[in-house]
Amino acid sequence: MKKIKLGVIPGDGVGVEIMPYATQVLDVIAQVHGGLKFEHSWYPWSCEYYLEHGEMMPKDGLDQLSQHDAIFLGAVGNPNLVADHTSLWGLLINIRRGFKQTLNIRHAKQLRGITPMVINPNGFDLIVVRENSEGEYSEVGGRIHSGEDEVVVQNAVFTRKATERAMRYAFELAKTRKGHVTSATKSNGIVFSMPFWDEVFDQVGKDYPDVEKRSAHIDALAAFLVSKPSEFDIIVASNLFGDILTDISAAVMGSIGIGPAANLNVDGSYPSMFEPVHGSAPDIVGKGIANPIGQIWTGKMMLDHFGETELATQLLNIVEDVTEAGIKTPDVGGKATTSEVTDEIVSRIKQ
Ligand code: GGG
Repeated sequence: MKKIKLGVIPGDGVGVEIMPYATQVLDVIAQVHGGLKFEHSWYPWSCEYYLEHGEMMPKDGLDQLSQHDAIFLGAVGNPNLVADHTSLWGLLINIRRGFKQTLNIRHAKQLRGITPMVINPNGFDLIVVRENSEGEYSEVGGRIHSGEDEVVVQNAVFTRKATERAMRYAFELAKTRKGHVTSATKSNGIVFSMPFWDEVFDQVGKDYPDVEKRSAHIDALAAFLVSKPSEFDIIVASNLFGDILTDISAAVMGSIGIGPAANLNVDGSYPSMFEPVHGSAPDIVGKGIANPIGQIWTGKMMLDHFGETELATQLLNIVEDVTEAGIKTPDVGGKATTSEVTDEIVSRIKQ
């Protein structure tokens, strides 16, 4: 029996609502497989936890999580309780950095039964490789003075090592797919980091003569991602650009509620973390209508990560069978609840 020890952090908002359903789906598919078992330990780390303890996770939180093979995270953030930058850096980014999860991989494709933002006769299927450890997400900078003399500086940090790592991962992935990589840049406006980004893209690209290299400024790329998503296969982007592009690519699929993501520790020294693209969605909390597909598809990426590719493909197929049958939450045009969508997925897995 292959056992996967999961550290489960539902987090905030819809994360808390969706997580029991997503873990149920993983348990059932593992049961049907017969040779696989998930062992979960649940952690209540969240904005509510912060109110009680003054921190988003305990001091030894990373030690506790390091006992697991992977982390399954829901959503982080409740601006009514804790400032967003405090909650994000106290939990999500703390784990990404502490566990050297240097790449964030986010998949988007046209799913059967879900109407995409723009109808594409050939569908689309793309992956964003987001640099996940530095870039615009930095703690370098400061604030001085106040009132009309106030000055705020926020520096972006780009190292050759991390930039090259993201590029190389993107090119390697492209070799297994359609054979082209698009780099998200803004070297016409940002005069140090982005020309450097372009240079590294060109340099690393030389090792991949058979992969077509494309480059687009982030503004135009974002627009094309909406109007012509089928033009893209692999996109490589900095931390912030990647975050923005993947909210867009999820919305292009039909809803931000369905986008999956993996924060990868590429050398295996720490657990990787799997979390959907969407956030805590306070506007729909308590209504029972949060879309579970983002979290379930994220579980599919986790199955892939552990080499269970057949099971992973089967799971996404079943999800698409369910959406094609019209059992969908309101964000993708249906009337079903979170629980009805999950029940249907579970019952089809058991068939
Ligand atoms: N699904 C995790 C989550 O809550 N994401 C919200 C968010 O704003 N994430 C920012 C990021 O991925 O950097």
